[in-house]
Amino acid sequence: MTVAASTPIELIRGVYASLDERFEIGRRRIDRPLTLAEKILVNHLDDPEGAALERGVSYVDLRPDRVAMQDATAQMAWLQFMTAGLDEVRVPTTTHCDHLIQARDDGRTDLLTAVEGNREVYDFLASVCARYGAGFWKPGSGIIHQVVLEQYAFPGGMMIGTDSHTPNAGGLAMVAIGVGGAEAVDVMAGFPWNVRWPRLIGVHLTGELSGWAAPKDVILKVADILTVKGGTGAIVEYFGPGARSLSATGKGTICNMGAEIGATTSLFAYDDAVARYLKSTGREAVADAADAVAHHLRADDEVEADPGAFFDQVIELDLTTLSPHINGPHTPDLSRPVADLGAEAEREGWPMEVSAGLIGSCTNSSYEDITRAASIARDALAKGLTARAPLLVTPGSEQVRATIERDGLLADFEAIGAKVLANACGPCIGQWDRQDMEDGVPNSIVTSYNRNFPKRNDGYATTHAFVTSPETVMALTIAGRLDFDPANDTLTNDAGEEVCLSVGDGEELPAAGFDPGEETFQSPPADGSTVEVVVSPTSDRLQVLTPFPAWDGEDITGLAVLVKARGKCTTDHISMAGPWLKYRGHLENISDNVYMGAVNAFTGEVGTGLDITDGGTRPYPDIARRYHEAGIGWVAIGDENMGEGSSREHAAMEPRFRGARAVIARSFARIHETNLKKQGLLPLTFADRDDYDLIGLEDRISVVGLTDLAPDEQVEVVITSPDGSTTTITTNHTYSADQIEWFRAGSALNLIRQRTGS
Ligand code: MIC
Ligand code: SF4
Repeated sequence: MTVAASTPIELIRGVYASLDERFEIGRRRIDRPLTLAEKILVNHLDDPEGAALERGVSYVDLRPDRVAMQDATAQMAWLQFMTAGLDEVRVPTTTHCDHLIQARDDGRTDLLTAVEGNREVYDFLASVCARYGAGFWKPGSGIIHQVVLEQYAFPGGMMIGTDSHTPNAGGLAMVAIGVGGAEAVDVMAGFPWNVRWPRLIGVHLTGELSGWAAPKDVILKVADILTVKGGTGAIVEYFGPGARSLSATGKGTICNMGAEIGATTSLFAYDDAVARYLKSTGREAVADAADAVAHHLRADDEVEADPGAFFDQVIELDLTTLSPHINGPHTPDLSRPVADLGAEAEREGWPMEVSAGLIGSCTNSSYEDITRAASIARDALAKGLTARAPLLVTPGSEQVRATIERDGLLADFEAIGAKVLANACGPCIGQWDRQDMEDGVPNSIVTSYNRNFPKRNDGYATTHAFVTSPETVMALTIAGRLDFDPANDTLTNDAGEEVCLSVGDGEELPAAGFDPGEETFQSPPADGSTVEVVVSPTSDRLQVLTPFPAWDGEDITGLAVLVKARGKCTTDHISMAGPWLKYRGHLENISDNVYMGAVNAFTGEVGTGLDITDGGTRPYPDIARRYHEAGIGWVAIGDENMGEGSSREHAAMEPRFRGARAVIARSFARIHETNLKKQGLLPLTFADRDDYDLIGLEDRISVVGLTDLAPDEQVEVVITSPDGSTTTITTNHTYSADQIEWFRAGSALNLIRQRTGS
């Protein structure tokens, strides 16, 4: 398979060729006009006539056009693909090196250090891509979602990516969904991708942004309304005149952070702004092809006229009255207008001083974002101000970096004391070798990122991270305080004068076009069969996978409770990022972080629990290792929205590797639940949410009746107390008939192996 540095126009024409016929089928089957999400999904159904299309209920098989993976998740995905016995990927696939670059000195130095330090992993990824016909984006090329937006995303397309922020491409009217590695492997191996036919949430945007308000504020507000689980199982579709007033990258920002409300994906319609972006990034032919079918690349007219008849929920948002927002700390849905933050910080005792400002991440690192932030830097400098706290800027891609350098914007940042980092995730994923702060010192940072779970950026539990737009990050960092409202307050400059900051003035797209910068793409050879993929048996970064055992057909009895987590238990709590990213290709080594961040519901302690083998208290990873060695099966208990946050399947593979058999929670985030199923673990939810309280520290748990496991049937769980008394509770599951086979085979990958005979 040839995989180029952009999506070939033939592929796009092929997708457009079936639109008329598929929409006709879709309108007949759904029996009404269609929203844009429905149109795109119908056009990618494996069996458009046969698939059951009951929202939030039926599972469907889809055929995505592309797969993208970032280096921290790609390693495990490729290690799984390698065992599937195939010669090449069956769907165009790319791998992007962005998560493993540590931020410390400056972009160039940090990149060289990363290339040296991660050589083994990069060599593995480059060779595995060449071997199996995938495209490889070298370190320095940029953050996966920015590169996908610039090169691969196209209106009306559908892709999956092994990263929860894949929905960024919804800004270009694509259905782009974040998945775990095993799901990507299905598609790469030529099988369809299976998901629940989504519920639909419509966001009707009217008016136009003004003053300090930015596209980011739209999603900060939506996150406030829907909360971190409000989007679960749903696609969020933005429409209305306000939607058409936003730039393509602004729409990307909004779709990107839709991951934080648990949405399957988010998207906007194709419009002039999208066409302008496609043309500016060298894709005139894609814009022309999309123009020819433009009426198909938006919802049918009836939808905007009467949204209530089409969506399960409709949110009305007037952009004209939307004020700049800032969310956090510790959760991305704790929102308030910027003007109110000072009073709240005072009340809550959050440090008022800003200790650092960070601009970038896949959410907010486009040319437009950077120009708006840079204009504030220029304005501040001209008024005798500089940043009162360290300011770090990460360009989203090599193309953005080269262009902003050419246009003098890097110099604007440097002039007020900012440091420009490599084109990568950097501090957003904890790759921040923070020198100016120590653990244990309460401090506040402001970022233009999307998530802010504790320890996320610098690894310190005492850092309070607030997420907001790049413009507001600039303003608060220049002021050095959380209680600064740029729309109303003044600052005192070097000369002792009171000055106010002017509203950011950005450029949607570079007037002189994009500068592509350095060549960072490696296409695969026509025949990769002789390429050698090296995984050293002594490596501590990479480890060949051993298949998990198939289910033995028996009920699962006598499980120990390794962990009962209270409150938030995100994938960052289950498998921390930052320093642990280096073990993403080595299942055994990374399992040494399992549940390290979980809050023990019995003690309130973080990351430690009771070891039933000797009654001692140990870190969860140690107990898990000891149970594994002793052959003790165990269960993890979770609270609401267990596994929210990211797509990392390590949060499912590590428990599975260490002997977990089931995870029982009040509710799950979509990707984590699927990851658990894919790896052969049973994700169950308490039918009565209060049954969570029945699980005791030293209880033993049995999951019974498993031979009858069937869709829509409840599963009984027996809790045996130390005194021998038992309580039986019921749990629910979301398995479809096909998915039960994953459990029976021991993992979804084992099924692929059976099918390919490897
Ligand atoms: C994240 O933002 O948490 C990540 C790192 O991009 C993850 C993927 C990962 O853990 O590798 C995500 O969002 O899916
Ligand atoms: Fe990278 Fe952060 Fe985006 Fe995740 S959210 S892909 S870590 S920039």
